[in-house]
Amino acid sequence: MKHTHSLFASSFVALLLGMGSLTTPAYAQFVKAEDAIKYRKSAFSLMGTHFGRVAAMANGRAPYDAKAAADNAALAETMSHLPWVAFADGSDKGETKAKPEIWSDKARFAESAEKLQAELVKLNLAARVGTLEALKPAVSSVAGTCKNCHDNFRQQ
Ligand code: ASC
Repeated sequence: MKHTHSLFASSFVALLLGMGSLTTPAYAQFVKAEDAIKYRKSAFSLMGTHFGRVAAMANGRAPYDAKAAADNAALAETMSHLPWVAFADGSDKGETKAKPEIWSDKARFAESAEKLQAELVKLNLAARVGTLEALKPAVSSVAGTCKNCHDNFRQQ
């Protein structure tokens, strides 16, 4: 009987938690706005580092290494899924270059985020071809996508 009761109680708690995740805004995943800012900056920083290593090969600043290109492209692609949830409501103020347009034009920002993710999937495919010739145009597309989003959504 006691067991049945505690089972009921834990189901009830789980239900409440489930409801909470439906009704609380995304920023609840971060305790404070500055945590969200730190998180998204970290994700962008790692994405930039790993993409930068691929770009260096494509631009002749580093020797071409097919495995390193594929490994770094995969890491950049993984990172590309992370920052977006951290543009939480209320995290527009603080140590951030994020423009207000991120929150006032969420649809366009989301479109840019999806575009980047798609371009990084293409970069991964290109990196796995195993030639510098395949890598170059994909790197160029990703860099253009980074720049476009920075122009629209990041302060100088
Ligand atoms: C990079 C990087 C960016 C973009 C951008 C392209 O390697 O870290 O933010 O490319 O410079 O213009």
